[in-house]
This record gives sequence, structure tokens and C-alpha cells, in this order.
Amino acid sequence: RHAFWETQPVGQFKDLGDKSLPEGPIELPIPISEVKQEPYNLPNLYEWTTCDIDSEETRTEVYNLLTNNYVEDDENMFRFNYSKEFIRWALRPPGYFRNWHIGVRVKASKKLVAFISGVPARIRVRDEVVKMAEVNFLCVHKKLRSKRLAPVMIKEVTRRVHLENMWQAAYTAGVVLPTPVTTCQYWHRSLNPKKLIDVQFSRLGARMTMSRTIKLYKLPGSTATPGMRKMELRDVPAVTRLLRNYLSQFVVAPDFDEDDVEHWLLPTENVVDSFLVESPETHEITDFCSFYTLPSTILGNPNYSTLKAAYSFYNVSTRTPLLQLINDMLILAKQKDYDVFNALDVMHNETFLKELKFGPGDGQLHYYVYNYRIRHALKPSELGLVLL
Ligand code: MYA
Ligand code: JJ1
Repeated sequence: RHAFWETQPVGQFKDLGDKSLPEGPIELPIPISEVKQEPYNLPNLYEWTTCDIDSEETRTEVYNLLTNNYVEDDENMFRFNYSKEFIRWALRPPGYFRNWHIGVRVKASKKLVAFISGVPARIRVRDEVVKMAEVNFLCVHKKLRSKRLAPVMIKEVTRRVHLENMWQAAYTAGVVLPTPVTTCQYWHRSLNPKKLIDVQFSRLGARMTMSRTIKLYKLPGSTATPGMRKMELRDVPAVTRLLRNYLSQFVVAPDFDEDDVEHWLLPTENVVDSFLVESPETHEITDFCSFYTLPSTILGNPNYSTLKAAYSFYNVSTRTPLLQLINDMLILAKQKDYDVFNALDVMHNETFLKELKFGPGDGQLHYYVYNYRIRHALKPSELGLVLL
């Protein structure tokens, strides 16, 4: 059934109920000198390239490949359209490796036709912090699909990760592979219902008119929480403390230090937005919320070309009720002209989704860990990790 995945050190479907298998690495590390030193072979017409994501020209090539060939919904109406600035941010976190940004070109024309990337991360599984690669942006040009290029790319990124003495990886996919750590549901909160209905992202509910729908999703003109403001550089230590403490309760979560928080959570225009609540009395940082920006191309609509979507990232409430904090974030996203606010049912998100008028989408997101067995599948609410 899975000619490639059956050969890989990942939990196999046949082992799902097996209580004798221990939690932790499936295969043990080998000496770096014994890791294959040459790249895997590609079909003869193609060659490997390391993509210098700091070069405007290469970044544009990766952007164009993804814009035209990356993830679509099940009815091919929308396609993720990660911006160039987003790609640069996603691929250059603290300690990143240039040679984990892997492209495939046509030898003759040098056209970029496939891509896969890894970035390093420390991810805690129960009480163990594991150095992993986060693998993302696996993409093969539409004209080169089903030629078994993806397994070669996955083996090549694995080889390059091994050369840095890392032996585990975390990744997400819309497809079921052996075997998910957990399966999350996408939820959507309409901010611009008229446009969402016009482009068939959503439908007019039964017994609903457009004006009733617009009224249903209307939000206050301004936020309710005193002391809510944009996160700044000076907040990095306090936000790191708040977030580390919050994430410690989940079974799987990133082990963020101040450098990670500065990179992943300090606001970057049109990439990541984050807000916090500073107590007007004590000036303590008590609450935090964030989203990242990932528009989708609307395929074949005469009136609209992009859907502006915000995705819930990391949120922490200690004093402001989570419902109020997230409602304020919806207001801020609406002010910034987002059409929809998306969230997964991870962490404590279940506690606000229904009340804040999110509805379940038709998409799911499966989370995976490579070469690390997690004995029982987790509930989405036990997961403290959001991948881009
Ligand atoms: S998820 C986003 C993936 N990208 C897209 O969905 C964009 C649109 N689709 C495409 O570009 C292609 O369809 C892709 C497959 C490239 C996805 N993850 O070459 P093939 C398996 C893992 O003939 P193609 C993301 O970026 C499939 O089950 N495996 O197929 C995270 C089959 O294997 P098997 C996948 O359609 C990526 C084989 O590939 C995925 O031309 C994490 C077929 O290959 C998928 N999303 O190309 C990657 N889709 O026979 C794993 C299909 O066994 C990282 N397949 O069923 C693992 C950790 C590595 C580092 C380890 C370090 C220690
Ligand atoms: O966005 C998604 N679905 C939308 C659009 C559906 C269009 C037809 N297929 C959706 N809309 C309904 C919204 C509605 C608003 C009012 C309340 C009720 C709900 O459901 C889905 C997620 O739901 N997205 C995708 O399918 C994109 C791919 C998801 C898998 C991603 C894999 C990522 C790889 C990561 O590395």
C-alpha cells in the first residue's frame, strides 16, 4: 500500500495496537561518517540545487513553483499562496541550514521543478526535548507528478538532516500516511462573509439571507481588553516565559527560547502578527495571541484573485478570558482586512471555536513525527505545536 513509507522508520499501521513497542526513537543514530556522503540519484534529466533563500532571484523561483503547484483544497478551488517574505521567514529561523533548502532543476533549462525544506527545531515529547527538523514545502511541479520523485526528495532531506546529527523530524500533511500522531480539524471564522460566499469558500446557511449572514459575523469596531497592544522587541523575555510555561502542559510542543520567540513571534508585516496584554496597573504581560498570514489564490473566479486568511498561531491567556482575547484578535484581523480567520482544534482552541462562530472546514491536518514512536495517538488538544 505504501511502497515508500513502509521502508521508513515511522510508526506502521500494523503496529498500531502493539503495547510491547517502546516510546521513543525507532532507529538509533549511526556515526556521521557512515551516513551516505553523496546525494541520492535523480532521474537523468534533473539535478539537485541548494536554494539560497536570501537571494531575491531564488526566492522568486521557489515562490513561483509553490504559487502554481502547492497545496489545494479537495475541490481545487483554492491554492495556498505563501508570500516571498513568508517563505524567507519560514526558512531562516535561528540555526537554520542553507543546505536543507533543496530544489530540483531540469538540467537543460535550469527550471526549478521541485522543492523540499527542513528547518531545525527543539521539540519536546512528554519530558524529552528532541532536536528535530521541521519538514515543509514539499512540492513537485504538476507536470512531474506520480513519478516517485517525492520519495527521493524525502530521502535526500533526511540524509542532509542526518549529516547535522539530527535523527527525528516533525511534519504535517493533508493526506494520511503511516501514521499520524494526531489528526486535527480546520475551523474557519468568516470575517468578510459576502466575499467568502461569492468565491464559494462558504455557503449561505439554510434559511439565511446575505444580510442576516453579514449581521451574524459582524464584530465590534474596537477591542475590549485594556492594555492590549502589539508585541515589541522589549517583550521577548516576558513572552518567552509566558509561552514556555503555557506550552509545558502539552504532550508535544516546541521548546522555544528567546531567540526562537524573537524570530517566530515578533511581528513581521504581512507574515506574523502578535499582540499581548500588559496590565495597566502592574505592567505585567499576562496574555498573548498571534496569527500568521497565508493567503490562498482563488482559482478561476472572474471577480476575485486572492483570499486573505489569518491562521491562529500561539495564544496564551492567564488573566484575560481566552474567549475575549481571541475575539479581540478577530477584531484586529478584521481591521487589517482579512477575509477569514482559520484555526486548528489544537491546544485550548476547542474552548472558543464554537462560541466565536468558527465552523468546521472540509479539511483535516495530520501531524507526523519521523523516527520517534508515540505509543498512543494524541488528542488534538494534547498537541502544543503549530507548523506553517
Ligand atoms: S505537506 C505538503 C505536500 N505538498 C503538496 O501537497 C503540494 C501538492 N502536491 C505535490 O507537490 C505532490 O503531490 C507531492 C507528492 C510532492 C506531495 N508527505 O513523487 P510521488 C508519498 C509525505 O510519485 P507525487 C509537506 O510539505 C506517497 O504516499 N509523503 O508523488 C510535508 C507515496 O509514498 P507511498 C507523501 O504526487 C512533507 C509517494 O509520496 C506526501 O508526484 C513531509 C509518491 O511519490 C506528503 N505530503 O508527489 C515529507 N504526498 O508509496 C516527509 C505523497 O509510500 C518528511 N506522499 O505511499 C519526512 C521526514 C524527513 C526528514 C527526516 C530527518 C531525520
Ligand atoms: O479551506 C478549507 N476549506 C474551505 C473551503 C472549501 C472549498 C471547497 N472544498 C472550507 N470552507 C467552509 C468554511 C465555512 C465558513 C462558515 C462556517 C462553516 C465553514 O471548508 C480547507 C480546510 O478546511 N483547506 C484545505 O483543504 C487546504 C488543504 C488542507 C491540508 C493542508 C496540508 C498542509 C501541508 C502542510 O505542510
